[in-house]
Amino acid sequence: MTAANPTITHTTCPYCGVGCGVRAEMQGDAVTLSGDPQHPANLGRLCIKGSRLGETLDLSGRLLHPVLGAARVSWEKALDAVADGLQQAIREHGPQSVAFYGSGQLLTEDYYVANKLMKGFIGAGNMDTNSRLCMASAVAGYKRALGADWVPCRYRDLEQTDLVLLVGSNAAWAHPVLYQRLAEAKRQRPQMQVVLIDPRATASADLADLHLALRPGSDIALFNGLLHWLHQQNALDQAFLQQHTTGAEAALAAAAGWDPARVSAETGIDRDTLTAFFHQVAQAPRMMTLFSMGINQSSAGTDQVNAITNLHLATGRINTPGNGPFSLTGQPNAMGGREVGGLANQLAAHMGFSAEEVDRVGRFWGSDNVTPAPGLNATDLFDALADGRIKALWIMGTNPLVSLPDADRARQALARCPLVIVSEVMQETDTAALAHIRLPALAWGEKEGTVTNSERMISRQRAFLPPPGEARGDWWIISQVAQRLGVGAAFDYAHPHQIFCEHAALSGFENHGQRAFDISALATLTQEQYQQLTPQRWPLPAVPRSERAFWHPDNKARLLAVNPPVLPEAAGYPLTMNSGRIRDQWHTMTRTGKAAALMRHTPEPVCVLHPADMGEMAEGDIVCVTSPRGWLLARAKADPGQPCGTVFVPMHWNAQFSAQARVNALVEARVDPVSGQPQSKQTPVRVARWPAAWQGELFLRGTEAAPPAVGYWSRVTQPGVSDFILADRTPLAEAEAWLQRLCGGGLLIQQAMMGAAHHLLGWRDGALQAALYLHPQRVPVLDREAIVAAFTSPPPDAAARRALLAGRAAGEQVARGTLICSCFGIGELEIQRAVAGGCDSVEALGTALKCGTQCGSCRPELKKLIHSAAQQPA
Ligand SMILES: Nc1nc2c(c(=O)[nH]1)N[C@H]1C(S)=C(S)[C@@H](COP(=O)(O)OP(=O)(O)OC[C@H]3O[C@@H](n4cnc5c(=O)[nH]c(N)nc54)[C@H](O)[C@@H]3O)O[C@H]1N2
Ligand SMILES: Nc1nc2c(c(=O)[nH]1)N[C@H]1C(S)=C(S)[C@@H](COP(=O)(O)OP(=O)(O)OC[C@H]3O[C@@H](n4cnc5c(=O)[nH]c(N)nc54)[C@H](O)[C@@H]3O)O[C@H]1N2
Ligand code: SF4
Ligand SMILES: [Mo]
Repeated sequence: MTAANPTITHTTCPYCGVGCGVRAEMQGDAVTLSGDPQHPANLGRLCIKGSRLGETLDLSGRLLHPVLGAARVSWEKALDAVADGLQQAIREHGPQSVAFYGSGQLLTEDYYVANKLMKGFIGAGNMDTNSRLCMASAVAGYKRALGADWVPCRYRDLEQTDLVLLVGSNAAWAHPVLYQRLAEAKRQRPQMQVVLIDPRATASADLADLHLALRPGSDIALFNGLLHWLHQQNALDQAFLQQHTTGAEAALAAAAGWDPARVSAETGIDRDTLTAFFHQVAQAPRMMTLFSMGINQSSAGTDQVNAITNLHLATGRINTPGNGPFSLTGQPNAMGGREVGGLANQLAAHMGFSAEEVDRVGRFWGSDNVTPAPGLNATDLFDALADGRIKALWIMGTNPLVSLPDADRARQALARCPLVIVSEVMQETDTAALAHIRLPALAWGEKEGTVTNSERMISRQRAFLPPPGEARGDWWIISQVAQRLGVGAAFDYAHPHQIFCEHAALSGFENHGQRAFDISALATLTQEQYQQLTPQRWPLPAVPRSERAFWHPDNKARLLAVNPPVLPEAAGYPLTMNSGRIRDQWHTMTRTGKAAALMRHTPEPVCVLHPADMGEMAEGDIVCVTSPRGWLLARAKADPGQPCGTVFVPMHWNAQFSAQARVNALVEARVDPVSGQPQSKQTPVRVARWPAAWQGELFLRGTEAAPPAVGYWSRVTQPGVSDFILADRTPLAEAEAWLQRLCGGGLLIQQAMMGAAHHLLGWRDGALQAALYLHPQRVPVLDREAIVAAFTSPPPDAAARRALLAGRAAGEQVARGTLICSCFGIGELEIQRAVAGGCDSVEALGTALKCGTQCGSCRPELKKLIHSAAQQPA
């Protein structure tokens, strides 16, 4: 028998808004994933998350059939229950009593159908999305400045610019392939300058010629100061301002008070550095500002976006190659959601709620029930849940009990809701735990549709795996419910292709060049053409139009008068907590949390502090971070790159992975008045040592073990084994008995006391069942891989068993330490040894250990390790 030729599918990465093309090669059941060299977003590159996608495809933990209450039911029954529930709420309490909460991870087709059902046929505006927590301020800022949600930049501008401001963006970790492209552009043209504007010295500082470690929330002070200074130096583009903008006078008046002394006092940046930066901006012929959540997630997020657009407009640096304010979108289809109108304050296809637009969309959809008004945005929606106004909520593709601010209150609010429907790919999430009906959705690799990336490039996501169990595409689920709501004729879709063409047609419907978003040229694609669709950047109008520079009725852009936000303060909470991403995890970890390799960089929740803020705490302590709203437990990590007076906590951990580590339990629901986006980055907190009586790490056979009942636990994903990092405030007197109980008794125990440390191995019939390493303080670095391997291949001799008991691999005297290079599995301790042995550059380390030579994501950390070794006394 000869092996069949592999089938190759071109698809798009399910993670960030860079939107990289992925090539899936199927040979029998085996999938090999690689970067797609033909995709313009990545030209073959993938970051660490993208290159580990193959490890997240298994079906463990997947929701594979509908569930009503706790019972498995048929699709018929589940869909009937959804439709009956929605109908009952609408009948008894009106359409305003139901809501949908969607996601930038839905495909455009799913999103379009959900939005059409809610806003077009149920007749309420209550369709919002997690993009509220992410892109809402960028959307509002673009609309105010440019007249439309129009991103006026593309990736290739990076190769044509002279100065890049990276503001509130840790692109090295959050948009890695784009960051590597920037790094390559700088290698080609070292004269191109990069300035990082972020309170923290992040991995992205690596590329920066200048790092402005401004005080949290002081971006407007900086940008106003810059605008004012440029104005005084006569460095503004007066001709451009005259011809293409309005509002300059007011914007300049608001900026006028910001002389360098005041800017310096407000931002904490010294005068000389400020002046040098101002000169740099004045002199650059072309300039791009790349911004992300450090700008958007603020109570003044929209103003912050406009502070950036002001600068580009005032210097005429927009709409030409190498120039412009570039919002880096977060999710793979945040942009697609904006196109269909997934935010509650949009209707559809870049239309709002004027009588004319409502009428137009109604005629297109064939509905006289289109909502005439916007609906509840995400935070208002949860307020409405809390006070009982919402009787039925359908959550699709998002995990709000982890990601929304004031998450404990959000949980209480959701618990009050009489009908919670969750469309999910996973069985267990913090949010799904409260669902009355759970609907199994197709996941990445199984679903079909389109996404749009940061630069407006529409790409296909294609299925290369068969649909598992009874899972169905989100568009199908919604359409089936629509059938049962009696509006089936408008939802008679058999394939996403039909939905896409309808969406494309609506974008061009009575557009006449008035709406930026127009892809009507794609409205007549055949199914075959849709299947073959290559990446296309919008606009793609069917009727050629002359491209406009700006979208306000007068064809001009607007400058806005902006002022910095007042940061929240609370007596007794002296530190400001910042929250965001780490390199190898995606959001609430439902996908990346499956890959052991992606857990090794940061295996448990951390709280990063400046060494001067450590007080009685020591690196490696478990600490309790408390705000007026809630608390969490995490591992203290000292980092001089963290500004004094601030801490950083990742947004990812949740109840599936740790005892008490949801950062949003602490974050207050303070939102931007224009965009409704929450302030996720600045929360007053205090941090104290959590008095652990012992710490430990426990390995149990099988991946399904429940966490033991102790005060602190964190789950570390491993193949075939449950691995928990543990700590508790009460002493563990009977370690051996405790371990026996956890394993149902009958273990043969082998143990060693090493000073105050106590290590135990539990055997049954010659097979390892459990390994427990207990220490009075933090457990020293264990060779987790060797321990996990011992569950499948027991140590061959006494020496190997002793090594296992010590937590090491046989023959290895030294551990590898925390994983730094995920591509080649190289740990911190190995790298430190190589540096001590003479490797004094990233290249030398790459030659010696291969680290940093594949995806490149760890190169900033390699540099840091070389740098810190150089600073240590010999
Ligand atoms: N690895 C990984 N990558 C991701 C994601 C992920 O979960 N994991 N998620 C994707 C999504 S949805 C998004 S939205 C993007 C987010 O991408 P980013 O916005 O780059 O990521 P964050 O870590 O949220 O925050 C960015 C930076 O804002 C800084 N910051 C905080 N406060 C301020 C301030 O007041 N001023 C300034 N100038 N900066 C400040 C923080 O210190 C942080 O370094 O990442 C996308 N990519
Ligand atoms: N404190 C703080 N909070 C934040 C942030 C922050 O920086 N700090 N960042 C905010 C930002 S920018 C974002 S984007 C949000 C992200 O927050 P969420 O959207 O809540 O996070 P995800 O883990 O991406 O949730 C997606 C869910 O959908 C499921 N899913 C995956 N694919 C599919 C599918 O095809 N169909 C369906 N139906 N379900 C699917 C996943 O299993 C998962 O449970 O968090 C926000 N919250
Ligand atoms: S950069 Fe973003 S889109 Fe590209 S591979 Fe990484 S996570 Fe996926
Ligand atoms: Mo996001």
